[in-house]
Amino acid sequence: MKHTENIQSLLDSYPLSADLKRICEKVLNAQRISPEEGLKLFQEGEIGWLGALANYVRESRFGDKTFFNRNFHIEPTNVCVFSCAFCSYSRLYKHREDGWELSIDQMMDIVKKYDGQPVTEVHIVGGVHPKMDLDYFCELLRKIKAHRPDLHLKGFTAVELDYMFRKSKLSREEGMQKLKDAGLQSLPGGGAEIFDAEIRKQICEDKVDGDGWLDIHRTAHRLGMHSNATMLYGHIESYAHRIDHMESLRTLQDETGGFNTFIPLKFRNQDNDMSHVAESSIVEDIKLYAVARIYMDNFAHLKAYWPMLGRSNAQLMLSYGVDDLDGTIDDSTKIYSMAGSEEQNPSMTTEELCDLIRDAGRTPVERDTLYQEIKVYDDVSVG
Ligand code: V47
Ligand code: SF4
Repeated sequence: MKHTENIQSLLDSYPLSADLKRICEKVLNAQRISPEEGLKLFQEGEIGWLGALANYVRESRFGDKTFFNRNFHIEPTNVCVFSCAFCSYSRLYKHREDGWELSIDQMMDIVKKYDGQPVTEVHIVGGVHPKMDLDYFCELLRKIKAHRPDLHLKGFTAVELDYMFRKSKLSREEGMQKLKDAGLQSLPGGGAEIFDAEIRKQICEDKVDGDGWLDIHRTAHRLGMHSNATMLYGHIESYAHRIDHMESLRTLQDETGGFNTFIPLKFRNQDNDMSHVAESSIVEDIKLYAVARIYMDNFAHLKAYWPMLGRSNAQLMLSYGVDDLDGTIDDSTKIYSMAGSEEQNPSMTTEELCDLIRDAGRTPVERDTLYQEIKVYDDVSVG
């Protein structure tokens, strides 16, 4: 806990307004800050000070421990009935010859590639294909579980789920139960974007709205499943929209306790209908991660998803509140490379991930999807 001991005197060395001093005291006393106070942090917080405070929160929970997992993705298709303005990845059904549509056998071949390898999670996410329905995905889940029962199945954004359930004429609860019975164990956090209706109208008009996204996660939590939450930031949203988004998530987490981790996703602007919108600066990225760590007091973990942020910037965020870097990925996702991320073939060995974490002065810890510790890498060898 090397940074926590002198935190009060370090924070006192910054010239602070009375408002920021009050917020600081609340955070140091483990009290929740209000939406107005969160907004103040965005408007007036300087990144050195915000970082010290966010790092205090992170180290009070986990010390230097930094989590990762061994995982791979399956992207069943990039054909999508929706056309979100920020998306570089999807192709409309009428242009499906430009995209991909994997059969169950092709997806099973991906799973079988990892036979004998120590991966613990498969993350299944893709476009919303009009012909890949609930039964199709239940069959996929059942086949993966039968082949490899120990693999944790994390899959489908609330956007994919909303479409699947409506098409099958099942309630959210019935549809979710069917997927759970087929082997689904948790939900990823995608599709949340920014909950505000006006912003949604401009960037992802036709897909499930903010209340629907929250309700699908609530339903999963009620059935005993866990999930993640994301926020797509750095496009046309304001600081107030970010706080509103985080407040909705914080409220649902108070109700259910079902979220594992919060994952801010930086908008990347290559080859999409929002390419004219500049990407956020690194200073704004740092500020966002630090404020998120301070604001989301009931979320245990804050993840920097390195395929999207780039590995160097993800590593930097370990000093600004982040305690989790997602996983090894093994070049199995295209969402971010197609949107212009510097990670064009995202893949890191366990050794590379551990080195990245150690270079930032932290201790690598392999975790499973639910953050049970698998191995603490407190020496230099990787097993
Ligand atoms: O909902 C799409 C985002 C999400 C762009 O739960 C973009 O562990 C930036 O949610 N620039 C899907 N972001 C991926 C996702 C995710 C990723 C990693 C881990 C987890 C998890 C979840 O990707 C979409 C959207 O918000 N996205 N296009 C873009 N141009
Ligand atoms: Fe489809 Fe998801 Fe892309 Fe939107 S972000 S167009 S829902 S694949």
